[in-house]
Amino acid sequence: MNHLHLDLHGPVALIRLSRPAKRNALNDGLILALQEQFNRLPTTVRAAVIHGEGEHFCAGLDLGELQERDAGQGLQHSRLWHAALNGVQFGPVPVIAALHGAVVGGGLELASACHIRVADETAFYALPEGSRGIFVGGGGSVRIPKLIGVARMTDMMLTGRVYTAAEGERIGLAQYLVPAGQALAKALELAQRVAQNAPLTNYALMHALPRIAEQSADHGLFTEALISGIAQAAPEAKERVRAFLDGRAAKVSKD
Ligand code: 1HE
Repeated sequence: MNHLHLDLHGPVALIRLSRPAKRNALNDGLILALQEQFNRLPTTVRAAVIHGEGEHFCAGLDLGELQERDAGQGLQHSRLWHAALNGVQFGPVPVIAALHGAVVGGGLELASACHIRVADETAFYALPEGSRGIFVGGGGSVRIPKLIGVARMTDMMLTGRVYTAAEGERIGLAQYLVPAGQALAKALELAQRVAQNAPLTNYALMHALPRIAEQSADHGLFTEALISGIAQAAPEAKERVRAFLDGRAAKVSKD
């Protein structure tokens, strides 16, 4: 049974978690399919959107598959998630998560591997691992504190705290908050916009920013200069700057 679907909307790949009867819980098959999908996106794709079918984005790890693993298998399972979600964060194109309903456990780990999160008012966020006697294993301990800080993540895991959609936007879990039912439309609109950028600039943003954030200021500035030099030398960059100077490109506008 294929629980992952791909539709192309011009340069935007729309990827749907399609296991609504299990609230899009991520079993090994779905994680492997996600990894495979990002490995072989068509070369025409310039941005991607991930969303979930049904009432929820994703209920996290498929708890039904958890019971029988020993420690070594648990470690390998976590590494499988790391490889798959690294493929989302450090893949070929920017990824926008369209969130609604439950964004919990591994679902929040998946969302936090994306570059932009758009949530509708039905979204809620939790890390129930703490109360299930387990730990995050999909990169959440690395990525989620970068969004909301170690203290908030610790609270979520210790107390089972659930953040509402509005709170999630306030603390940095999502960058956009939209009315119920509109997350996918907004995510697609943003993805179409992102897809118009020079591909090299998008690539530089996705791959350089998180790495620079982990470098010393001196190394970060040097990496920035390297990427900046490469990006501005591309013929497409020269044409885009020329277009602005000639009055053919959009101004920055607050409307
Ligand atoms: C599942 C899962 C799942 C639902 N694994 N089967 N994640 C959690 O601890 C979250 C667990 N799920 C929930 O709290 C709720 O299901 C939801 C809030 C997400 C949705 O509630 P609701 O009322 O819409 O659905 P439901 O009736 O609870 O679930 C419908 C079915 O989906 C039901 O199965 P059924 O056969 O009885 O119909 C549920 O058992 C099933 N289901 N969630 C397996 N997660 C890399 S490490 C990551 C570690 C984690 O992610 S831990 C957190 C796991």
